[in-house]
Amino acid sequence: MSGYNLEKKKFDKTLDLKNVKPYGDTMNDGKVQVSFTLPVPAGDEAIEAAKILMKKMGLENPHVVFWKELTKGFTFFIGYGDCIHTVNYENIHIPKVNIQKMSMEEIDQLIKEKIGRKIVVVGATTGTDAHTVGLDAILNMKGFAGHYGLERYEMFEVHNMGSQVSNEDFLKKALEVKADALLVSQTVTQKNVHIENLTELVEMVEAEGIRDKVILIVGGPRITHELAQELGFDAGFGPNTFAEDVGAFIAQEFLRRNLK
Ligand code: B12
Repeated sequence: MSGYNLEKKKFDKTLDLKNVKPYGDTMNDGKVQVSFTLPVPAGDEAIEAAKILMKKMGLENPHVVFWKELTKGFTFFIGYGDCIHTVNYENIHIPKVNIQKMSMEEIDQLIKEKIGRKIVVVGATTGTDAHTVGLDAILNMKGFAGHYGLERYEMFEVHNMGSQVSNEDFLKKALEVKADALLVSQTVTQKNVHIENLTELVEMVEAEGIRDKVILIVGGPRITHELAQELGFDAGFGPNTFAEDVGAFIAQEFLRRNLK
């Protein structure tokens, strides 16, 4: 007979949605991993500084598990700690684009029956932003992750202007092709450059007197529907958006607003 006490430890298993904590390997242990760089040379003082900072972030038992001086005077850290904070998950209400989900065929059918002509969309990545993959995922014929892009739809006429398009050129094209929907992609958000750029577009569309005639949409990895609405857009789409989400929104919004 072994002398070890094999009685199982009682781990916390309570899930309290009013006080949610990070999960490491048992409920409510609060375990998190953080990584950051401090502008100081590597050494014992740097590690201590990282731990003090982690405590100030609300992490008990801070532990630095990896550090490396990236370049002279800058040290990168990976650390673990136990988060003391909780979140009331039940109080979270995120504004979401209000659409009835539809397939490509259903969207085409709806447009054919209720609108009776193709919907014209112009898309671009505007300003200095050079990222096109997200916009192409929505617009290009081949689409993204097995979801065809709007070019593949029978009832959308798509003009994809590519990247680094100025708001002036974008609006000019929209007027030229009589666009029903303007689709902007913004990936770079450093120094809030996207906010400035998107606000400028909304102001230009309003100044042109066409705001109530067009559907304004913005998408990108850090775009939320809430932010889009704050900036004066009709909808905002973030990661994991597919063309049918956007197509369904455009068709349904077109009908809701009784556009011609
Ligand atoms: C590929 C890439 C590049 C390529 C872009 C090539 C190209 N033709 O697009 C190149 C190498 C050119 C590049 C350059 C730069 N990049 Co870059 N890049 C990336 C990378 C690795 C992937 C982005 C991507 O393609 N994602 C895949 C697509 C499918 O996802 P998505 O864009 O989120 O799109 C989805 C949704 O957001 C939404 N969506 C997107 N657009 C739209 C539009 C509409 C209308 C709708 C409805 C929906 C929608 O639907 C899509 C599908 O679900 C990311 C890092 C990463 N892993 O995410 C960095 C990243 C985006 N780049 C970054 C940076 C900083 C740069 C540079 C500034 C770097 C530099 N210092 O030079 C330059 C920018 C140059 C410029 N003037 O813009 C940062 C952005 C940080 C920030 N938030 O500001 C990132 C996050 C990398 C990082 N961690 O620092 N980059």
